[in-house]
Amino acid sequence: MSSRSFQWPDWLVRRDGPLSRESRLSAGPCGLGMVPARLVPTATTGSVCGFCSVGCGLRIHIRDGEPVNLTPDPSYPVNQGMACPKGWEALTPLRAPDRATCPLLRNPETHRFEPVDWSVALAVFTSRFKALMEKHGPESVAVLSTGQICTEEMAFLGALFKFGMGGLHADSNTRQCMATSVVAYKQAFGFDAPPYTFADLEESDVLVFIGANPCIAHPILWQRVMRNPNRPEIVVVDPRTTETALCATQHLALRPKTDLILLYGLACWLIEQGAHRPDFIRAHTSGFEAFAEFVRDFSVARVARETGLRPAQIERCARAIARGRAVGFWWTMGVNQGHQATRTAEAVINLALMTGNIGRPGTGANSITGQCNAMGSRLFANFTSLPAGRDYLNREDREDVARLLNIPLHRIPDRPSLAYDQILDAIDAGAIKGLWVVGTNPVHSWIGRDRWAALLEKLEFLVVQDMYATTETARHAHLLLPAAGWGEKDGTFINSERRIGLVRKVSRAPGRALPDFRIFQLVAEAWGCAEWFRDWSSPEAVFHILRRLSAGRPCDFSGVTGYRMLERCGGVQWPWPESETRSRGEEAAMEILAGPCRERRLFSDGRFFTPDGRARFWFEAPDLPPDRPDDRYPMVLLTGRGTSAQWHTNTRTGKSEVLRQLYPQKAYVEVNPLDAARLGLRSGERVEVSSRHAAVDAVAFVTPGVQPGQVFMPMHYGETNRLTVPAFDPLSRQPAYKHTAVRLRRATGGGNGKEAS
Ligand SMILES: Nc1nc2c(c(=O)[nH]1)N[C@H]1C(S)=C(S)[C@@H](COP(=O)(O)OP(=O)(O)OC[C@H]3O[C@@H](n4cnc5c(=O)[nH]c(N)nc54)[C@H](O)[C@@H]3O)O[C@H]1N2
Ligand SMILES: Nc1nc2c(c(=O)[nH]1)N[C@H]1C(S)=C(S)[C@@H](COP(=O)(O)OP(=O)(O)OC[C@H]3O[C@@H](n4cnc5c(=O)[nH]c(N)nc54)[C@H](O)[C@@H]3O)O[C@H]1N2
Ligand code: SF4
Ligand SMILES: [Mo]
Repeated sequence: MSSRSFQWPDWLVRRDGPLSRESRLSAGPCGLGMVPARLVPTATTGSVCGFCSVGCGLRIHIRDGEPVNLTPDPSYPVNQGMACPKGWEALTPLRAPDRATCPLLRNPETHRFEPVDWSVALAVFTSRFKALMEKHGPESVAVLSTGQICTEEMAFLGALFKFGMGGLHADSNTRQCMATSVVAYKQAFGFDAPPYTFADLEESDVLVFIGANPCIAHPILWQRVMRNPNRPEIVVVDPRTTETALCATQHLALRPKTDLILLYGLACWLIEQGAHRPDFIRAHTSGFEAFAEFVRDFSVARVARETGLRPAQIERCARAIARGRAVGFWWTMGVNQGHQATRTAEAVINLALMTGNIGRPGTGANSITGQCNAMGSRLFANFTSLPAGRDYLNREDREDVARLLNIPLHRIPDRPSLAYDQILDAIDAGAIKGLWVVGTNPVHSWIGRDRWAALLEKLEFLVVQDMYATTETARHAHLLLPAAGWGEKDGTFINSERRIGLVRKVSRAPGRALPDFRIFQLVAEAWGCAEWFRDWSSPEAVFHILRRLSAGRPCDFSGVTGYRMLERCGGVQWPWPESETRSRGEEAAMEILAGPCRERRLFSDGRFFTPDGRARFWFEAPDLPPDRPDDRYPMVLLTGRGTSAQWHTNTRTGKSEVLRQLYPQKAYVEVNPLDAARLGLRSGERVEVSSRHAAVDAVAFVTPGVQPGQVFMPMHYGETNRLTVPAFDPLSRQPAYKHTAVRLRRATGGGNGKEAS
């Protein structure tokens, strides 16, 4: 595929949002064209972007040993020369003035942070955590980590905490994001295995996006859709008229959290019309009969009534699926973050299975991951499952890991960790007293974040390991460990299509900040458990340990001989077992991985990872969401991504002046014109949004993009999660961020504004 010059697509900024046209234009394409002549680089290093799970290849331009600019890599199979604004601006957050440059210890008297040496920081770390564990037991200390550090680092942290330090409770922000997909894939396919390759986006004739807004959240994937030569039917299932919905041929603006009903309704219609594939179902699945019986109740009339869609809309969508030669089903947080999220994800999988849309080009039941290394975390974080999808409860799995890591079996816990929300409950109950937060900012991002005020009071020792000392979470730490960021360390990420990509150090971390990997090595030494980690001497050494752990598992990448192979091939998708490399020889293997095997999908043989090789149908009766609108809180608050220039809690993207021009600085709430009229609200006016938890101030943005009775706030603003009310999917324990009952009131200052009803 030839390279493409960068274009500034329209949807990068809000359509008719509060952003002025001037600021749009002045932002300009913030890459190539702006390199001053004196900075013309002399060499480039390849790396993978450290924001989202698309995992675009970037070439970092180096001059005199310093990175001066970057350009998207035209030869990288994922992005083929494209990048979104965050990618273009990836170097800027490294140079932010609020980088943490040395360990900071809170003075118990003045309550202020004071700089200390690493030796002091490590001594405090070990003595405080050890004291807690000795006095209150090993379960009194927990870890919350991230999908945004390298796989080698995640694996190190998980092994260090559980096998080295003897801890048990550890979870990460992938719980907020991917837990639902993990459970759904495990139950349906027998392994957490997103089956697709991005090329599938270009090969479908029908694409169905459910609760996903790739124009904003995975912009370069959307560019791949735009290259689809089949003039595909594009169905978007989303209560909002998102940027993606605007590009769709069908937009199903269903009532929030009624996806399960719609998906069962589609299955019912397809079976009634004989549009399913009995041959495929018989040969490769189990549980279809019971499923078919179950969905008989979901007539088009019922589905229309309960979802708010018109019967004709539902039938048109079902017909498109029935007629499609290659139908790809893609889902993201609109599915994963709900009170019945796992069953909803499984309902998507059911549709793909019953229509035989899996294992062929352009098909699949495809969960798009979020963070750059969510997939690495799912496989190797060692928190809820043992490495490479092994099970803490299974003795053979524990023995395998003990043997492969050369550690005694008794150091491996025989039960999994508490889930994220249960860890917080345990802090509240006084059972967990020490917490180590790595690469996540939960005081901003957690559902019903105000809860943290009480939790922080109860924590006797909070360690935060972050690039910045200024995050909402870092500000409360007793000890801050300064971390190097993306671009300041080596390692690998695994992107959404299972591609292991190489991340390179191109810049020195400021001051005494260290790569997370190095911090974990130092902790192991200080703790006195370094003997178990003698082989964990460098990121690449750990990569070889991970290869070993993956061998014989569905995610086997033992045939990836090292970083050189990743560099040569533009990343490698798992699986790639050692036999594939050995039978061809390394050079030939690299050639084929860089050529015909650049894009590979799973299940082309119709065999799944379940014991009988068959994929399974799962279903359950739909239930209403817990925090429902009532007289006091008559509207539904939806939350999600705001612009392609904002990343989560904005600790990184907020540091780029270019990106800052691309989004509104103040928290805003999207309101339908009918509601706005009733409230006497106009765009730009202040409005109070309150839920059963909190009341916050926001700027109104009146738009027909949200339906009457619904409002939307991006998660990037601290206000949003003050409003959200904790609720969880019972199977995945992922928070249901996308359904909160709220009330709007014009902020008049006098407090007697009108309320929406
Ligand atoms: N620019 C940018 N990109 C990102 C991120 C970022 O912070 N900024 N974060 C990354 C991460 S970690 C993730 S997980 C992904 C998330 O990527 P997405 O899931 O695509 O993003 P969201 O905006 O959270 O949610 C998608 C859509 O779900 C819709 N939705 C809400 N409720 C429902 C419902 O009940 N049913 C349906 N069908 N839809 C519903 C919302 O209106 C929203 O448009 O993005 C990744 N990419
Ligand atoms: N209301 C609402 N809330 C949501 C969501 C939603 O849709 N709606 N989405 C949820 C989802 S899907 C997600 S993934 C979460 C994300 O929530 P968080 O993980 O809390 O958000 P981030 O801002 O990505 O936090 C990452 C932190 O790691 C730091 N960091 C970056 N690189 C490194 C590194 O290399 N090493 C170390 N040590 N630190 C580093 C950053 O400075 C930042 O403080 O938010 C969730 N919250
Ligand atoms: S699409 Fe994702 S991986 Fe690609 S440049 Fe943007 S943030 Fe980075
Ligand atoms: Mo996420």
